[in-house]
Amino acid sequence: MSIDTIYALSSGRPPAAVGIIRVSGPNAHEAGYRLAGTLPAVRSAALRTLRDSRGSVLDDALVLRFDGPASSTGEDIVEFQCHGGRAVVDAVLAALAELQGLRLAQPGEFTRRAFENGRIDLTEAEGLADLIEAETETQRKAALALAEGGLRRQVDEWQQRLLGLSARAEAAIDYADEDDVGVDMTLRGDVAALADDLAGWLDRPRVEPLKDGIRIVVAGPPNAGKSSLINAIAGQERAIVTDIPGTTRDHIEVPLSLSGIPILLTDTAGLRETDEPVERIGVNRTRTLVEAADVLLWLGEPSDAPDHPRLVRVHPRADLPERATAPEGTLAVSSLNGAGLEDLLQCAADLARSFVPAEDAVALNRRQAAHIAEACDALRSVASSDDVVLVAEHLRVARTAFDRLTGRAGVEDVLDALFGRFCLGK
Ligand SMILES: Nc1nc2c(ncn2[C@@H]2O[C@H](COP(=O)(O)OP(=O)(O)O)[C@@H](O)[C@H]2O)c(=O)[nH]1
Ligand SMILES: [Mg+2]
Repeated sequence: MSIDTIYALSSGRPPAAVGIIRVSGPNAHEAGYRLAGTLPAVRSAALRTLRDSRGSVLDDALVLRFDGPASSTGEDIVEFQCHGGRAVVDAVLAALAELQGLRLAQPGEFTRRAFENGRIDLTEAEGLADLIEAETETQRKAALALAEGGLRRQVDEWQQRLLGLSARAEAAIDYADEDDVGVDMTLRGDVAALADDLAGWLDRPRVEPLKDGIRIVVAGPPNAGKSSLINAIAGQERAIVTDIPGTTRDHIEVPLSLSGIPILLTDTAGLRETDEPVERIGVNRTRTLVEAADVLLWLGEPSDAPDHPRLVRVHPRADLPERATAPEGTLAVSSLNGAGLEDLLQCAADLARSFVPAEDAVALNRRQAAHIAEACDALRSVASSDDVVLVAEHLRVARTAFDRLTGRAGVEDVLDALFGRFCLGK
């Protein structure tokens, strides 16, 4: 089967200062010759005049050359860095389209080739997708740690240990007497130690809260000042503020970044008993939101606060003379003059941070965690297996789970979804 050579504009939408057009595949160098006349030495750049097949000048461009398999896709690559005007980019793309064996790449196809040629594993490809989508500093750092092989290296190490354990189990099968196929205790101990390592990784904060945002819910009785507090924090008139109790019937979410942590600040309907049907729906929804809150800011009486593991008792409207003394254990704030807001945000950010992976740490996504959990379960089953043949089988199941994790096996279904997340030219 012959492999297409693919090309695409890899930089942003024109017009821009520079337009980067990448060509990858068996005919990439040939395409480079056709447009640029000669190519620079491998892994270097040179200025060339680009011409179409009729010899008309298209642009002066910097041309880069990489030879497979030591390239980002594992294939021969030529990259044109031309002027980023719309007509220039269109003309170079049109000249490439005329060449035999070349076609426009699909979104994510360069990265997919890198994966299929073993240049990156599936976890690194996931990291790249996250990196492109990253909007906050914490997202960027977590994505980079993954894209740079932080998880791949760890899985390699686990796989090595697992292979060693499998070899010991297989040897025990080979040398076992007919009636003595017991499992030696050091093997069991080493399997348990590996399972503990996996469990430790599973306990760490996951990447999803970094993407979806950590939910900080503001709750309290009607007229406590919840909507005003959200407005003061968001610095804009988002929630409707009135002095008629019960105005905020549905919840309002304000996404914001607190110390680089993505937050969904959620306003709620006041919690009170009510017979008014629409308001009651809001109140019920509030109870659900309070339960689902990662961090809860409670603006009511401190003693009325719902049970919550990460609760901040807030004393709102502290600028009013009759509310000048804040009860013990509360943070006094005024949405009117901004007093106490800094401290409140700091406190909320500190609580939110427990959901966020440590700086530069690799955080597992749901898919990765599921495969690590599979491997961990298989290893845990070893403890209760008396037959070494069964032990060897559990170890094999764990190896398969790691192969799925890195994309070495059984992942066809996730590939389309993953590479579909990339933009054209990546
Ligand atoms: N003086 C003062 N009034 C406030 C403050 N925050 C809210 N209010 C007033 O309290 C009333 C209820 O506020 P609102 O934010 O709608 O309360 P919610 O029902 O809990 O959302 C409004 O009249 C606000 O103007 C504050 O920090 N200081
Ligand atoms: Mg309100």
